[in-house]
Amino acid sequence: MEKNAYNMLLVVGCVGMLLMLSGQGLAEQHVVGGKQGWDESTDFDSWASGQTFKVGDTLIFKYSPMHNVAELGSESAYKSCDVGSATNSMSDGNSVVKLTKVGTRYFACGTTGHCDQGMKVKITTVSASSDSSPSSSSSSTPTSTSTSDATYGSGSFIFAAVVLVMSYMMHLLY
Ligand SMILES: [Cu+2]
Repeated sequence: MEKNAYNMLLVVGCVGMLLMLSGQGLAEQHVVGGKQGWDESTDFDSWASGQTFKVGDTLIFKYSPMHNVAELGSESAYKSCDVGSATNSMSDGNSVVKLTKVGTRYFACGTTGHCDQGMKVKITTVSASSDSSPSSSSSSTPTSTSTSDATYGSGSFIFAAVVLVMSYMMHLLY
C-alpha cells in the first residue's frame, strides 16, 4: 500500500518531467505526409496545416524509388512545378531535411508529372521560442541555435538528475 503510493508518485513525477522537457521545445521530427509518406496519393496541404514547424525541427521524406525530393527556390517555381530549377535534390528514399531558420521552403517530387498531380508541399517554419522572445532589442545576436542547444543541455542535466534521484529512491524502497 505504502509502496504503491510511492511508486505512483514516482511515475507521476517522471511523466511530469518528461512533459516539461518536451514543452521546452525539443526538436520534433515530421514525417512528411504522415503515415502515407511522400506519395502522390497524400494530401500534403491538409497534412502541413495540422503541423507546427519550428526552427530545429526535422522533416523526413519517406518514399519508394519512383519518387524523389526536389527543393524549389521560390513560390513561383513551386506554383508552376518547375522542378528543373531545383536547388537541391534527394533520392535516397529516406531524406532528412533540417529546418534551420524561420521562413518558407518548397518541396516537390521531381518525377515527371508527380508535382502536377499535387505531390508538393510548402513548409513554413516559425521561431522555436515564439512565446519567450528576448525583450532587449540591442542584443539581436543570431544565436538561435546555440540558445536551443543550451536549453537542450540543461534539459538533459535535469533529466539525468531525476534519474539519479529516482534510482536512489528505488534503492530505499526495495
Ligand atoms: Cu513522385
